[in-house]
Amino acid sequence: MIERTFVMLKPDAVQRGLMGDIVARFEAKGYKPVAMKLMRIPRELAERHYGEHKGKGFFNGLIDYITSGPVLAMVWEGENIVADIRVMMGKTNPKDAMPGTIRGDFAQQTGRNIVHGSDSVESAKREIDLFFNDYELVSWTRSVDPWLYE
Ligand code: IDP
Ligand code: MG
Repeated sequence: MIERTFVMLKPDAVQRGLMGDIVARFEAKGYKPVAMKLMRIPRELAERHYGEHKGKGFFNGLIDYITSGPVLAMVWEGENIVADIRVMMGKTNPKDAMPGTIRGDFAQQTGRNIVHGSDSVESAKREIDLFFNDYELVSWTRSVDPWLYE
């Protein structure tokens, strides 16, 4: 099933110059970019995005972190992409993330784990709607698609 997911490179990924490395992994996998924008997240949007964590001990620190600098907000499309990009990202705590995953290769602490990816198709829809307008989501045909999907 072809799905869309919301991926965000967090402020540490942008500050550390890792955007290109991470985007290159998604491109090499054959995922199709649907939307991308560099943005500073307003606090109110950050609190809505991470609403499920409100009240937890790390919530305020998380909102400070995610609003501390620009992020790269993106939508990517591909087969089973919601679950599979979570595998490419690795575990939430980079100490548990396998080498070869984004967090396993580029991060050390949960509070600086450089990337967000939607955890379900429903979350993906909600998060895409939060961050992008319809006209920012680009549906396009790629000539290489028959070499990715039989
Ligand atoms: P996920 O990003 O892998 O889905 P969640 O449990 O949904 O992980 O947590 C959302 C984000 O909140 C994490 O990616 C991380 O940035 C932050 N976070 C979660 N737990 C902690 C913690 O114990 N300390 C600091 N930050 C945390
Ligand atoms: Mg989560």
